[in-house]
Amino acid sequence: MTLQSDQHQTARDLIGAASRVVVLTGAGMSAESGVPTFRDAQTGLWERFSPEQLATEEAFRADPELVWSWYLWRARMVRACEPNAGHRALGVAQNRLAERCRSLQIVTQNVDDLHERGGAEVLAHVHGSLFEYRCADCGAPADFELGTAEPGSVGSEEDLERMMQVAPPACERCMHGVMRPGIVWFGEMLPPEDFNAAQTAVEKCDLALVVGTSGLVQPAASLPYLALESGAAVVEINPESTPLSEEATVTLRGTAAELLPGLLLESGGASS
Ligand code: BV8
Repeated sequence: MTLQSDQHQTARDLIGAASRVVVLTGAGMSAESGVPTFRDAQTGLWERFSPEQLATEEAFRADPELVWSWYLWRARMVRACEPNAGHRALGVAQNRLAERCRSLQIVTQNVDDLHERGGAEVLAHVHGSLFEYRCADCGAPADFELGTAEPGSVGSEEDLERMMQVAPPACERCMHGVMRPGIVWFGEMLPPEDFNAAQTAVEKCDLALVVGTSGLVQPAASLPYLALESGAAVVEINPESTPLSEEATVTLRGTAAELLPGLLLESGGASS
């Protein structure tokens, strides 16, 4: 047996023995669905901006059309993507464990809806969602119809160009604010309800699966360490090493769609 296959078996045994599993996911979870990760080089028109520059309230106040368009473009791109085998495996495993009075709870940094479309319930979206909107001034929740792009043009630069003229709609309640995405920008507090639920779940779990995150953005990046401090085992799934790799109980070098089905659904995983 190679070291990695040993590690895989250990991970499967940990999953098979766990009663309360928490899965902490980052952008790598959606990479195989075609959603660029945060650290992927920005494509096309966004090459001259870094996400950290655009994902701030200051950027939105300075240029609402630019930031609003970026989020609409991302939302339409996500709508054109499909959940991958990793999302679907988590959905199946969550239901299987529930049948055995065990739990699998998902805490995601991702702002897409691919976990839900893959059949899973999400306990916490700690950085918000591309598909929620509110007034930037009075905070009133708002609905927004994304609209559809010409088939095949979603995520294209033409789609971007067309959208960059789109101004955020005015708030229908306070009449002076404009709509913003329901996203947690850098420098903004995480939604207390979501982050508290995430912390509680991590403190109570006996296993944390950390999938597809570089572990660079705080305070979300502190969650795997809270799991370790609370006595849980931590399994990291990532094709690259991260600051967590040295601390994790098991580190599996591979991708979400490649590894999660075997870990969760083959014998010894959630089906035991
Ligand atoms: C806050 C929404 C304070 C936006 C996002 C210490 C404590 C607290 C705060 C800070 C701190 N130090 C610094 C800060 C400030 C800041 C921060 O952490 N900055 C970093 C850059 C140093 N944090 C904040 O601003 C947070 N707010 O702290 O507020 C406060 C307190 C009180 C009162 C007022 C204010 C808010 C942070 C949230 C920002 N919003 N998302 C949007 O999407 O537009 S963060 C965004 O970036 C993502 O949500 C995600 O969290 C992060 C990207 O990280 P990853 O998901 O890990 O993605 P990444 O691309 O980095 O890595 C992908 C990984 O996947 C890689 O490891 C790769 O190898 C792997 N991979 C690739 N393919 C696959 C794969 N894995 C598996 N399978 C594959 N196929």
